[in-house]
Amino acid sequence: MGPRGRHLPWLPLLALLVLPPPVRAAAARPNFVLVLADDLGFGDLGSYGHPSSATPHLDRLAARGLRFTDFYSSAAVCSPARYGPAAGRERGENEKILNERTNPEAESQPSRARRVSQGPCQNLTCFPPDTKCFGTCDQGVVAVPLLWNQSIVQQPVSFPELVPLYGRFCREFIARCARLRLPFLLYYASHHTHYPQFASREFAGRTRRGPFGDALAEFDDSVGQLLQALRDTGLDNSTLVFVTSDNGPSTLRMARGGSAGHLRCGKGTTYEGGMREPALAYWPGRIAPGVTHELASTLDILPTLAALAGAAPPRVALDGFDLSPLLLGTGKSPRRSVFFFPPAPDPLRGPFAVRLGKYKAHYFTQGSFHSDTTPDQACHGLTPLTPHLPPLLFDLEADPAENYDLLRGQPGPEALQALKDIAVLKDVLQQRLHFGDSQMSKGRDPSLQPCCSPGCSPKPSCCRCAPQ
Ligand SMILES: [Ca+2]
Repeated sequence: MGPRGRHLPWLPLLALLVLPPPVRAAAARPNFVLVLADDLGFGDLGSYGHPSSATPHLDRLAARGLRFTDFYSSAAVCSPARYGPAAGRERGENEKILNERTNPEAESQPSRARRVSQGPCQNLTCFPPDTKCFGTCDQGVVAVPLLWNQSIVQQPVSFPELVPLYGRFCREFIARCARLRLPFLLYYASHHTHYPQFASREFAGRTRRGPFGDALAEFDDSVGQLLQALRDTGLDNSTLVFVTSDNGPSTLRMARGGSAGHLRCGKGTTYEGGMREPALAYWPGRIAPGVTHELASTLDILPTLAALAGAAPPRVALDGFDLSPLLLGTGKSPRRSVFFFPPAPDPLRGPFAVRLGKYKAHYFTQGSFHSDTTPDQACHGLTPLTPHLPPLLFDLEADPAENYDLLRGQPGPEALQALKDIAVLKDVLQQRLHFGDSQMSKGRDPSLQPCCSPGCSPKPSCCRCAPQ
């Protein structure tokens, strides 16, 4: 099977859903645009304090919408972080599967070292006119394909053309929904700003922050184009736009990675830098501009959108909460706690850390190679799993950088009570957790690698097709 026609929309990581037609009484129910950045850190946006990022569209969104200071992803690495907002559930049976597929830390040390020098870029061009993707990229697997539903339309993908194609698809999708008066959810899961950074000609070499800044600027522009599409179709006042990121910054490649700002460590760790994310909610006329310090999580996205859409939530126990009272200014966040799971969780240890109110207790800590090169050695991949008994206890309002363990001083009665309450929360959670069988233990099947020419030989090098 060869690549399909060039005029098809292109869609590898963009999931779209046309919602059922609204009932008559639901005139105020919005459309939804959910934007998920990749490896974008808490400190990467101008509106979150970065001094040299070029993010005017996101900063405008922050100024005109609700900006979260205490918003968390449900995981510290890519794939399991996608499970949280899609399912609204804490670590469960599917979670084990999702973790292992992309979790190098679950592998042996030699295997891990090998993957550090690799990436998904296959020696492709990341910046026009011909700047190759950064790093050694041959993984012995097929080149990165571009998919339209189940069909491969480009292999390898052309990174400099990718975001403009996404943008065109989004604009056409929004225009079609507007024309047909269909309510919609558009889920834009951007590749930016994950390694390898890339950008189209318009953004290559254009920012103060180097390749990462160029990729971030293109991501920012793609959000700006989404907002413009909503304005052009008259849907800007009837659409909730929510922007966040899947996990903290990958500092493995130093300045090629993002920034957690003043938070500790980054991707792959259960410190704040691994899981606290920028988050913006924008719905003109309905969500008042401002800043909220309320607790919230990607787990809350599903129940919140379901509530605003008037849709019945799934018939399973959800770990997320409906944040619509917080968004609409009629109440506070129902969320009181956050669980911090490591990239490779296990039933015995459970969550490595728990936040309750402003207090966070670490029962285990471990570095991650994703957070290598930061000045703090606790973040690094060779820093082993360390149990803490009693736990490390931080006041995240007074000390969001997790520098000062309260139990090393003289904690007050409130902190000690919080520690007891956290222990109960952790026990209750662990009693109801179920872990699935290991998928990694089943081994690899090369025939499952997506190939634009399935019958070709030799694989994987023959799986390369130019767009028709
Ligand atoms: Ca990620």
